[in-house]
Amino acid sequence: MTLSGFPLTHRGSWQLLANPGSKSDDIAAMGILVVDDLPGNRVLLQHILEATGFQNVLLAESADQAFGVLGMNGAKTEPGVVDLVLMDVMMPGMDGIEACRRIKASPDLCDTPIMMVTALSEVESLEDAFAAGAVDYITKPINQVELHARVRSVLALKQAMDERRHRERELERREKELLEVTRLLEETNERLRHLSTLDGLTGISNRRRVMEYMEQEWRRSARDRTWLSVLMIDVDFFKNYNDSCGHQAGDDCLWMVANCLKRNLNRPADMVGRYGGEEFIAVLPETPLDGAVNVADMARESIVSLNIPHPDSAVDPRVTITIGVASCMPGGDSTISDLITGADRALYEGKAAGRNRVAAGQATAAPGKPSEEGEAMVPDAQAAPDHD
Ligand code: GH3
Ligand code: MG
Ligand code: MG
Repeated sequence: MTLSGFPLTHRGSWQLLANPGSKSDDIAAMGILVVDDLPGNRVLLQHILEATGFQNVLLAESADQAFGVLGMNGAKTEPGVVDLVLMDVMMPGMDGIEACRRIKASPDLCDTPIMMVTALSEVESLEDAFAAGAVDYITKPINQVELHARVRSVLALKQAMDERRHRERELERREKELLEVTRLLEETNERLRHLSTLDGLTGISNRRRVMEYMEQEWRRSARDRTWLSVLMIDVDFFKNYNDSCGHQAGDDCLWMVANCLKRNLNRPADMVGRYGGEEFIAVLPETPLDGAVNVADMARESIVSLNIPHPDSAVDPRVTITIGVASCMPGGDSTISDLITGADRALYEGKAAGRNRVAAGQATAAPGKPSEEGEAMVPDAQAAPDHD
């Protein structure tokens, strides 16, 4: 067969494959299904297509057989085997136009291009063919040059669409992946943020968290002119406890004490944390000294009620705590450090006075505080006598 105007390779094919590895190479490998009831037409189309470099030409002699190749009729066919259908219009049984409509109606095949092959006398039926979803047509008798050019351009378009769809799917997949990674990262960050505020041994807030909270509440109290109280809490004779019960039992004891304190200091605004070693600190916003002393004493009693045996305490056969309390209405020159020092001093006095007790320290208010809160809380009062 001579194909005038097109150079032949030494194997007799057009130079469709002249550039190996190129897009043309991919196009040559795409699948073409020829559907025609006449064996002569099928063979002729196959011959021309193969001679012009297309390597995957499949044949079907009826619409039904074509459906089978395309994986319709429930038949199992590899997806993407057919990239283009060349469909004869006139066929016994189901004609090409109805077959085209059915193929286009299938969700898996709606993007597979269909080119109608029609006799010149049937050209009027092309309107129906396009309405049925055909992308192009070619008239019989087949012109080889025209067939090659049309098939190639439809396949190039199909290839471009496939690539675009592939890229879109890939983008979607990556976007989903990115969203998932971002979500996991946020979750992990949140967990880390939370963990970085907790004390590793006891699980209650750590010193940093309590100090941050105290600064925040200090500013609020200064703004609202309210009392802010601090409790410094220390386990009595804890060195002896460790020495007689072992360090592991000491750790367990600290856990129990910490969590008991947390249960007792349970107003939403209260916060208790581990200050270091066997010392704890609690911040009680909007709480004047007398209220804080009451809270502290309940906490002290509940530690006694834990009934943790202490074999070597000079005050009680059970584990006990001593608490120093100080209160402040922030403002003027007063600082957080003054407040903590006040509670610490009270704690020291509580220890000196015999332990297992609450010692009330200073209640300091800057000038100008509301008069109704002024009576009980004397500004710069000296350390009050030990509670308990
Ligand atoms: P005081 O009644 O005067 O408070 O006496 P104390 O023995 O409790 O005080 P001291 O400061 O002499 O000893 C505190 C002890 O707490 C010493 C240390 O071994 C123990 N300790 C501090 N941190 C931990 C801890 O994380 N785990 C354990 N098991 N023990 C700790
Ligand atoms: Mg102690
Ligand atoms: Mg101590």
